[in-house]
Amino acid sequence: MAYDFARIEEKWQTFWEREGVFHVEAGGDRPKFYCLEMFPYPSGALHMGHLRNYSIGDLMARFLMMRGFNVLHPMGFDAFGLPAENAAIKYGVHPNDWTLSNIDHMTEQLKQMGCSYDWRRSVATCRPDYYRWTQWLFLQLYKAGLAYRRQAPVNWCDSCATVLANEQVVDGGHCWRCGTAVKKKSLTQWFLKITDYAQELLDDLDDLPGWPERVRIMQRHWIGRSEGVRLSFGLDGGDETIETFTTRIDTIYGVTFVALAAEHPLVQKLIDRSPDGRAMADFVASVTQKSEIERTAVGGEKEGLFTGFYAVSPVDGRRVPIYIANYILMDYGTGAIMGVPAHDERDFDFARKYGIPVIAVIRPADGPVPDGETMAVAFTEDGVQCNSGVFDGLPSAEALPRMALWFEERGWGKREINFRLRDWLLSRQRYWGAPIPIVYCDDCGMVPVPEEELPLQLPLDLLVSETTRNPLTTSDDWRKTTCPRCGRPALRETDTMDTFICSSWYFLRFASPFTDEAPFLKADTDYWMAVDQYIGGIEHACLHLIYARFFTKALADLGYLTVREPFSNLLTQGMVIKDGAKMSKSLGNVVDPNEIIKKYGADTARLFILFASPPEKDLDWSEQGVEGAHRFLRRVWRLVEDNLDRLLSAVSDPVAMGDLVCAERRSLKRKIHETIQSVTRDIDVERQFNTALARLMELTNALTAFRATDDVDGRLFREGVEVLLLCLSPVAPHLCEELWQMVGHETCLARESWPGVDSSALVVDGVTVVFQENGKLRERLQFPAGLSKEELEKRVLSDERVRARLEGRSVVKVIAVPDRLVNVVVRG
Ligand code: ANZ
Ligand code: ZN
Repeated sequence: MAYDFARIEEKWQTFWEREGVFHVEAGGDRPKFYCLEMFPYPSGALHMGHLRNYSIGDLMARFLMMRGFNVLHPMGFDAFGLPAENAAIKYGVHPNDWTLSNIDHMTEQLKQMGCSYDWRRSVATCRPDYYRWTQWLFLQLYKAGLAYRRQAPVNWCDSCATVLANEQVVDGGHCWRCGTAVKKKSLTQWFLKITDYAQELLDDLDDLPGWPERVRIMQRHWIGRSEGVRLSFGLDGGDETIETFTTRIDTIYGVTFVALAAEHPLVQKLIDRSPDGRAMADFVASVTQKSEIERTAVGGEKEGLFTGFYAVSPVDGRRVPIYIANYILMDYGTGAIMGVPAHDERDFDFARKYGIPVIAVIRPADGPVPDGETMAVAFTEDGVQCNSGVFDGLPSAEALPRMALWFEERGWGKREINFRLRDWLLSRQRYWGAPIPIVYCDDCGMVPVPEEELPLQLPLDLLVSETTRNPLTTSDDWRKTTCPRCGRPALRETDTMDTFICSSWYFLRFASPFTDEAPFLKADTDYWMAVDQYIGGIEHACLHLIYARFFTKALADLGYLTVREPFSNLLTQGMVIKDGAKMSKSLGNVVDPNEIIKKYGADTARLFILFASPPEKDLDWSEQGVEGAHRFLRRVWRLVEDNLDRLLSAVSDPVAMGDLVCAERRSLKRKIHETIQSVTRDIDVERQFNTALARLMELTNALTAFRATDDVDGRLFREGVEVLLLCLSPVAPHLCEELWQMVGHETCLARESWPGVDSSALVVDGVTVVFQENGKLRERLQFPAGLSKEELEKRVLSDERVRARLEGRSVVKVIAVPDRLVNVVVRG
């Protein structure tokens, strides 16, 4: 019989589903384990990145089930979002139909992979029974003051025709989805107050040792906490003051200019008062056109304009010129800075360009005061204060906190903590999303849709086309409603929610998918949360992974959750690349998982993916690699098939090490248990699945080479084969189930326990090896049995007694016979 993977895979998929093998419930004696892979967007078909993500997750889940855990392993779809609308425009299908049919197709594909999901728990975020709770959660955040509406300059993507959250502006000012350069627009929008949690989001990163350091660093940087001082400069000849934020109050005596963001409110006043107002207005217009990232790019061209006005320093009353500068951002700090060119690189470039004086107020600890006229670069390190009044001579690191206090005492400024993190903009000017459940009434203002009316259903009879974009805005049926409070005519919100809101709580719904009384029941989340192992792409480091942490904390504060962190352990898998580049349609190097599964089977695809590289590294796709994986599975198949009679006639009862005498048998027994030991450690602790598989390949070799002659051999061989099938089953579950059944088991392998290590089998037998010189016996040495020729030679020659004998003589030849002797031919 050949290895007919297509038949076997279908057979076991049907069996698992029919028997509900992967259905789980909360409770019981076993410890729980929540294993979760980031759920996919239903774009149409699985790609290699999905296949990798889910192969890793399924290996973990199946392994932990066998290890005795009650494993929650769910799957669903992140189903709202723009591609559905684009497809609607392109093919004339409704986004809902497109999405649901993709979900069907991808569910089919996921089942063909043989993943151990509890499909009863599946969710799709675009279904009313899911987004009903997304809306409900939004209203709870609204009632708690964590959702609010305001006018603000926001990121706008022309191509997606919608605003974006800051987190969705990536790669130097581009839309995370389509890559178009992002613009600023002023709009009234909904926000979530993620900034209320900035400090906690930062602090708790320290309690996540199970996260890759790289992701924690990225989040720390994104949250961007900085301690500094807010201080005011007076406007010379005006009543206004200019607030600035600085992290370097130790450089206050080196201020030689003040710079304002183009959007700073004072700018308009100065324009009105200035004879050169026209030029200033033009300059402001040219700056505000550019994206934030372009304006602040490291090494980017600094542009500025002198306003003709002066600011007065609070510490010494000096007058310094006020500029408008392109590298000052309105939404950080106060939108104005004190410029210290001697000690800040950007200010230095700016000052040199516009001929502004440079005054050094910190000198290197072992050097003279830098000359501002001739300095070539800013001195940005710590040093010793100079030109700084009473602080002269103090190390700058010490001066900084003292000067901050001194400032506060004099009422010139206040110490302040600033974060780079901004509130999360959640409104999207799009149709295919969860409607924001708010009504605007002329009399009552903003009124939430009553909870008992949820879900506020997205109408499915509207058409999305190039011209309608978001048809909610033009549908009177949708817009016109009555105020839930006063009953008079009112208008509905027409924006929908950012899809990242839907994915910020899906892991909670998986724990509690059957209730229609709440988004989730606390009893369920108390049992299942936190997610013990989360697996997904690094690209979500500052998107989904921050949002989900915020939701968890906010819901904990509202009393709905006990945990404050959603994901205890995170594995960020590498990309799948081909010919050295990321697989992408534009490069034309995409390999379709479907084809691989058809040609070789899901087990081969999974094995190749897990064997080809450690999970966090990029994986280079190669057809030879796939073929190699397939050959290995065929060898496992033949190992069982060729020896079937022997396997069936042997009892499934391991022989104890103590009952094995001959070296070959003892060494196979040891190999079996060493394999269990290292495979268990590689999966459980190291998450190095590729080395675990290499061990299983070695075991297969050893079993193939073993010649069984009697009953004891038969039992030993059977033990080896069963261990191989058990340990390989999380990777190649279909093949292993089939072979497990072929060797006579009536139970399903997925319900078996992981094999235990018999420590008595790990004891290494010793042998006496004789050392000879020119054929004459010189020493008797003890070594573990089974060392290879090379290893034995190495160990003998490095033995102290042997080294003493050979000292100063030349070895012409070495002959080693494993487990027996080493003979050297020596001269002199
Ligand atoms: C004077 C100074 C002297 C500064 C010096 C730095 C070095 P972080 O650490 O990122 O918080 N800054 C403040 N608000 C800004 C804005 N809206 N746009 C652009 N730059 C702004 O950076 C804080 C520092 O960035 C502040 O400290 C300010 O420059 C600048 F030797 O003030 B500093
Ligand atoms: Zn009203």
